[in-house]
This record gives sequence, structure tokens and C-alpha cells, in this order.
Amino acid sequence: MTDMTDIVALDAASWAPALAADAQDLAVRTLEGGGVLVLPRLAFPLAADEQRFLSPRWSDGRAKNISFDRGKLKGARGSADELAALSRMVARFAAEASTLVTTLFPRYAPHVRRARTSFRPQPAVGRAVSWRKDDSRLHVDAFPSRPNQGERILRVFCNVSPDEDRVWRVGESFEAVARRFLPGVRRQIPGEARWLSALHVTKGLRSPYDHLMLGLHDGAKRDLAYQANCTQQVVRFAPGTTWLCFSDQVMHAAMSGQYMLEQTIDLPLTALYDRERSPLAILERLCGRALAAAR
Ligand SMILES: O=C(O)CCC(=O)C(=O)O
Ligand SMILES: [Fe+2]
Repeated sequence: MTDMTDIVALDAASWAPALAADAQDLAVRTLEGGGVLVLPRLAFPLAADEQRFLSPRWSDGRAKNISFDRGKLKGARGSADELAALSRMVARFAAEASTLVTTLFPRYAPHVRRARTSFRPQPAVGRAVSWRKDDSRLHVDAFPSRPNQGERILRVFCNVSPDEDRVWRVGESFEAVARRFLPGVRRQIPGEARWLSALHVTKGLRSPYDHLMLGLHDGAKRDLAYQANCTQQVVRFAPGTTWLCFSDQVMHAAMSGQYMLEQTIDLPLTALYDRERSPLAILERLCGRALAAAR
């Protein structure tokens, strides 16, 4: 096993691709093994009257992304008609992305819970943000206000720019990251999870797993020497490319690009083909104790 993250291309050009058994196997092994699955021929075509959405002017200026969740568009500005058309575009992507996941990974199908969809009309980098929010630093996704008890964060991305690659850096394996940063994570204070929840800082209880994931996220982002020197590779996603990964497992950093659609899917551990490869299982092995209520 090397610590380099696998980047594997799949030659599918449909959102409901018919895959041969070996390609299906490869897709599962890549994704659950902590790799990035790339579909260079799978574009999300915009209709003629949707081309106008390729502009940063649709952002309301406060949020970085326009998000769509349970039928509601947030972070966008425009007339009611324009926002309705933008919602339809994002909703169509949400449906296609879900179809892709349930087709590529039939075992996930009954468990797929669609979380938010985002449209990102702003340049990937450039806004001044704190180091903790700086997604141009390598990190695994972990959300301070949304503990997930070890559930998986599966994301489908599509570069809808007409002419610009989206460029990521992708880092080393989750286990290597965990071994390096676990020792530096501070202990959870007794009662901390309960008061964070009571104060509505978190939605639900922050489990030991969630605490450690935030610790890995912060530990890696804070460490500039690590950012510069760790095992990593640059990956370019050309216009018209779709890619998927478990972003709670893959070390990723956005370096450049503009105009991307993204679908987040929450997936319970029971959906996985191999639970033992999940961040929860890896962290529990390294810590020698249970870190979240079994799901
Ligand atoms: O904007 C991107 O390309 C990826 C940013 C990121 O870290 C994420 O979406 O989790
Ligand atoms: Fe991220």
C-alpha cells in the first residue's frame, strides 16, 4: 500500500451508465478505498437559457456558494423568474447526481439521503478567509455544526466551466493523515458535547468521532509545513468532467477554477460495501475504542 491517493478514470458518458462487472468493482474499490473516481466524459449540459448562470453576479455576496436544500435556494440573488430557473438547473443536477450514485453503487441506493446541492459561481480561491475555512489547504471534510457519528460524506462534483479546469491538490491516505495528526488532537472535555448541543453550536451531539475528525481537519490546515511537504498530487478536472469521492476520507484542496456544481449525499455506514475501510473504522482501530454509536 502506498500513501498516494488513487485517481481512477471511468469511461462513462451517461448519468445512468451501464457498467461491466469489472468496471463496477473498480468504482467501488476506488471510492471506498479513499480514491477519487473521475468521469472525464460525463458533462452536465446547460440549456441555452442557463448559460447566463455562468457569472458570479448570481451570488448574493455573503455566502461563497449558492446552495439548494429541500427545495430552497440560498445565497443567490435575482428576480423570482431567474431564481426559479436557477433552482431548476440545480435541482436537475441533484437528480442526475443521485442517479449516478445509485447506478454506480447499487448497494447504496436504498440508503442515499440527498443533502445540499451547491452551485459555485465564484472563483474557487481568492476570498480572504480564516485558515480554518481555507479550502485551498489540504483537508478532509468535517463540519463543526453538523456532527455525523461516522456517517459518510459522499460528494459528486461537476466542472461546468466552458473553458477552465478545476484544479485540486489531493493528499495522502486517510490512515497516514490520522496517524500523523491524532496525537495532537486535544481531548474532548467531559460534558462538552452536551453543552455544544444545548447551545445549538452543534445540531445533535458531537461524538468522539466528530471531535477527532475536526481535529484532523484543523491539524492539517493549520500546519503549513505539512501542506507544503506532504505526499500530494495535482489533479486537473477539465470542463465537462464529473468526479466523486468520500470527502471525509480524501485529502483535498481547491487550487483554482470557477463554475462547479456539487451534490452532497449522506450515507449511513451500513450502506457501505466494506465498512472496515471507513474513517470511523480506521480511527477506532487506531484509538482502540468505540468512537460513535454504531449505525
Ligand atoms: O471548491 C472545490 O473545488 C472544493 C472545495 C472543498 O473543499 C469542498 O467542496 O469540500
Ligand atoms: Fe472540502
